[in-house]
Amino acid sequence: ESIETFIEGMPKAELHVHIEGTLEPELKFELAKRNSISLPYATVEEMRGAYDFDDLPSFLKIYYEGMSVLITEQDFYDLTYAYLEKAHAQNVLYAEIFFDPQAHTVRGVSYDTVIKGIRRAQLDARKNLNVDTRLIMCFLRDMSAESAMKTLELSLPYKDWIIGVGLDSDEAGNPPLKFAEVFKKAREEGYLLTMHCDVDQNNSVQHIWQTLNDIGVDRIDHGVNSLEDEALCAEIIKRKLALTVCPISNGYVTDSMKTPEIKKMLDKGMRVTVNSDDPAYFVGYMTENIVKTQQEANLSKNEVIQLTRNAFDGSWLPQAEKDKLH
Ligand code: ES4
Ligand code: ZN
Repeated sequence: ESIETFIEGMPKAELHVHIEGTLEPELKFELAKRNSISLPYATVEEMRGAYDFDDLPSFLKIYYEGMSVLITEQDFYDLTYAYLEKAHAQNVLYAEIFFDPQAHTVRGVSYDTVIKGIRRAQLDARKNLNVDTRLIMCFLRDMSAESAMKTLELSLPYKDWIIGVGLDSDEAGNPPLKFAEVFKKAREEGYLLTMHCDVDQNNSVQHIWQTLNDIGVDRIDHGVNSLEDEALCAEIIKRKLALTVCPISNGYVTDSMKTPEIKKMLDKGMRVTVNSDDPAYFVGYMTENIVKTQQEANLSKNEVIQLTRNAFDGSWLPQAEKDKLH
């Protein structure tokens, strides 16, 4: 059996995927038609051809534009269910899924519409596909802390449907500390906490320290630059925090896929995981991301298994549920 075949068949967990980043061009066209929205492209090929991003801001522009076709509860259902079918086909047994409510409420789509559509797809996928999922609500860090706080309040009636909160979008000039009060309140409401510390941002190491010392995160999304600071690595290991690295995504928005860094993190005993981030845009789901990592960093089968163990162990499921999954 080849290592690729092994990776394809291996039971997997995904901890870093933005549901809006799973919107494939075909579904984008279908939803545009259903909602009478005209797109500036005639074909799927033309749309993919316009996906020319080489850093985070140029990616985010295309990502937010793409969401304009998501209007109704059924749209969010279809988006989520399509991702979960894809995940199931790659033997993903468990996924923690980010959603960006503010990207929709600013367009006049209600919070309720977004979360109800996603939730219904989660329940159907659990029943029909046996894929177990949890939701993580992300705040957009390039919006104000006040807007994040309002969004947190909108989420409270749905607290039982959301396991934690995260922070994404453009990190430049938007450090973790900007959201200290919002995350403190989120913690008091019972949410678990994570934050993006994107790769090769200005002050990356300082931002990661803030997530530990000022926020008290339960996970770090990306966090690859922690390798620049021994004491920071030691603290992350001590706290057993998972890091959700997204190699194919990094290949687009930074200068490399950072696969040697993934290997270094494994060697140090850090709880590093491999994830897809925005698979419809970066063209690679879980299997493709793990295969790429294995090839580029020349990982052994045991190291591949360790990445997957880290994802199940680092998930936010209660221990009894984790034991059932692997
Ligand atoms: C994202 Cl690649 C990336 N970085 C930051 N925020 C995001 N939201 C969706 N994809
Ligand atoms: Zn992300």
